[in-house]
Amino acid sequence: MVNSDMNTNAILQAIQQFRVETPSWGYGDSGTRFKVFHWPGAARTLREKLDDAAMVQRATGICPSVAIHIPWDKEDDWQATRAYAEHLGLRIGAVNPNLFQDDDYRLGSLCHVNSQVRRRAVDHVLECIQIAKEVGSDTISLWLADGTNYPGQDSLRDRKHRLQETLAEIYAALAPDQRLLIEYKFFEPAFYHTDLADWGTALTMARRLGPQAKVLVDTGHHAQGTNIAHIVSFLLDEDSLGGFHFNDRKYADDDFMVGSIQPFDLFLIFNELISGTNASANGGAVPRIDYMIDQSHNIEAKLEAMIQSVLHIQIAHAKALLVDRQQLAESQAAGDVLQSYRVLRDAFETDVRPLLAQARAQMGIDPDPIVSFRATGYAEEVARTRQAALSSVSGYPGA
Ligand code: RM4
Ligand code: MN
Ligand code: MN
Repeated sequence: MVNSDMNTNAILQAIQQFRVETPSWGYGDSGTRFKVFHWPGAARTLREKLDDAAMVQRATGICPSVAIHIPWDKEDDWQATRAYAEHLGLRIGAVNPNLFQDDDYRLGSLCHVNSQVRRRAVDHVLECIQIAKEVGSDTISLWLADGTNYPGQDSLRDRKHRLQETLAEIYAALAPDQRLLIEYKFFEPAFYHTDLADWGTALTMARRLGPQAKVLVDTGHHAQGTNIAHIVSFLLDEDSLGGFHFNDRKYADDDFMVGSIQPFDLFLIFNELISGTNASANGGAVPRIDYMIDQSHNIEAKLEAMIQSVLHIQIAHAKALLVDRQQLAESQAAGDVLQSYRVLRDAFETDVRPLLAQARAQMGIDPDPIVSFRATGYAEEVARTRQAALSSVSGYPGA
């Protein structure tokens, strides 16, 4: 094992205290714009999604909260939903408004040229804030599909002003302990421009709103080659990083299992997180960051993919904990380019699976969550007991 400046107990503790939030939409059927392949046993209701999330929590021990998407997960009785989650040992995490599936939103939502459409969009987010209050969630996670497809389609500047206005109304409705996470993405479904295209636009909006607004980094929402670790480091230092949507990709917003394609990049993100969140780098305060998965598993086994993703996150996190930061600081100060690189590389190349197994054993979790999940027979059971959902032909659930 590399010579980390943390002792093994502190590393084990950090691994055990780390939490990952899973998304309700990762448990239901989803697909590409070409086809939704029904997965046998895919969850059809919020309760079934919560049942699946509880299974992931049993296997991993670090996923006690579930993000929801409104209206995909809309319920009549939120108190009953909250109680159901609690009886499974879960809680509802981030509430995600949906501002992209109404006919009204063809030209946008919060940035739309028509004030009535903007009103409708704001009202939907206000409803989500209310739902969050009822289920005991302190987080609204906002992603906009807003943008234009052709040069000249709308005034970029006016759209920015409309967004400032609508976001200000939304922000004013937050309870003092609630947070608004602003998620950016540079393309899709709009392809000429996107109103919240990158971390700079999201940060500017968050800054205008106030301290309860932070930036959410979805790892699949950047141009190829973008250095996400640098963005993470910068936002952290500006006290503006609110959370993550983890996933991986080969080409676009592929929503693959996080860490499945670019494990070194994921490690480098965690390296910045560890160096930027330690108490001494922040004058004693550790910033609140929500680590959420945002994936749709289109052809693979859904629960297993979710558990595998959590394991990938834990591996990246554990490796980053092993970085010898003192040695790194010394070689950086000496201008030793390759020794600095090797310090990171040493940690990345360490096999942390035994360490993670030890951390799990201490938590009373099976050292191999995939093996233990398979042994439960849960996937086969839900495949038997749950009928196929009325399948849509393409797109996200509800499309
Ligand atoms: C977006 C983004 C959002 C998610 C939607 C469905 O690409 O990642 O977080 O709510 O997809
Ligand atoms: Mn996302
Ligand atoms: Mn996405």
